[in-house]
Amino acid sequence: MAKTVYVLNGPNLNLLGTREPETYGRATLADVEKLCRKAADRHKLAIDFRQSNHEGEIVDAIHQAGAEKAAGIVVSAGAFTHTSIAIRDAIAAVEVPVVEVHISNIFARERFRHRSHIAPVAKATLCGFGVAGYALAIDGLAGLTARRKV
Ligand code: CA2
Repeated sequence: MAKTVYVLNGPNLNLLGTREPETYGRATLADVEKLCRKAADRHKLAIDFRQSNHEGEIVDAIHQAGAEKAAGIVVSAGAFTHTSIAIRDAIAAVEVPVVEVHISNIFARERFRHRSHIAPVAKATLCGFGVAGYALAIDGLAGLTARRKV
């Protein structure tokens, strides 16, 4: 059976494509899901794609990915990136590689966006590639899975 990559989207990302196109582009979250499924298909991986505006739901999804020994997690945690110790601790608690993704270059924006609580516990971080970053993250996770012996 195909291994699963969880793609977890945080608060307000349900609004993607409807506002602030100069920062986040015009793709909707449904477009991002399609993009992720295409990338996963190339690597014979399955996708579990979710969005939540609630921190605890994201923590629960990370635990679920850990319990199911997922191939990886792509986390686009939105503003929780800058505030959530709970998401950070959940990532640190599971033995699943996590790639942090940001659509915009958070380091070229306001100072409060420069700090990520997730980056220190993530395998890798991608930011500034627009929504293409999601597919790049899946490619990266697929490479890790292929290299892993068990
Ligand atoms: O660049 C990113 O991916 C962010 O994670 C997006 C977050 C922001 O708080 C982070 O600092 C950087 C915001 C997600 C909300 O996305 C919207 C998209 C369109 C319209 C409204 C919100």
